[in-house]
Amino acid sequence: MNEKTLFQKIADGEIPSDLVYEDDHCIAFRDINPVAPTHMLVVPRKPITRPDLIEEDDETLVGHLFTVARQVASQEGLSDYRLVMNNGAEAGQSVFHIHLHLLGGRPMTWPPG
Ligand code: DGP
Repeated sequence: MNEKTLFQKIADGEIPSDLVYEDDHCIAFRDINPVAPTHMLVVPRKPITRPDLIEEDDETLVGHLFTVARQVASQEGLSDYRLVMNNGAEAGQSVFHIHLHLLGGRPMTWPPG
């Protein structure tokens, strides 16, 4: 059996987190290293390694992450925010279990660094 990812361990409560949302399909919690006043990660329970390995069968699940991000943003009182999913190390991915970053609470610049 493959070893659990860091985010599976968080989803299973084996590593503590500041959880703000959970359901049967995903969890949302505060990033340990926030880069904005609000920085949450929305993570499917299914350990998809990176965005380019998302399959057709995952489309509903991945769409659900956006719905949850909207709910969490609303809970935080955010109307404007940024959603980011990094694909691969060069793009900034460091945890190889897909996750949507929800960033808000300050003005955002474009392009990102
Ligand atoms: P990325 O670099 O896109 O793969 O984002 C991974 C994020 O995960 C990064 O912003 C820091 C966060 N992170 C890493 N380890 C932990 C942890 O143990 N707990 C929490 N809450 N966040 C973590």
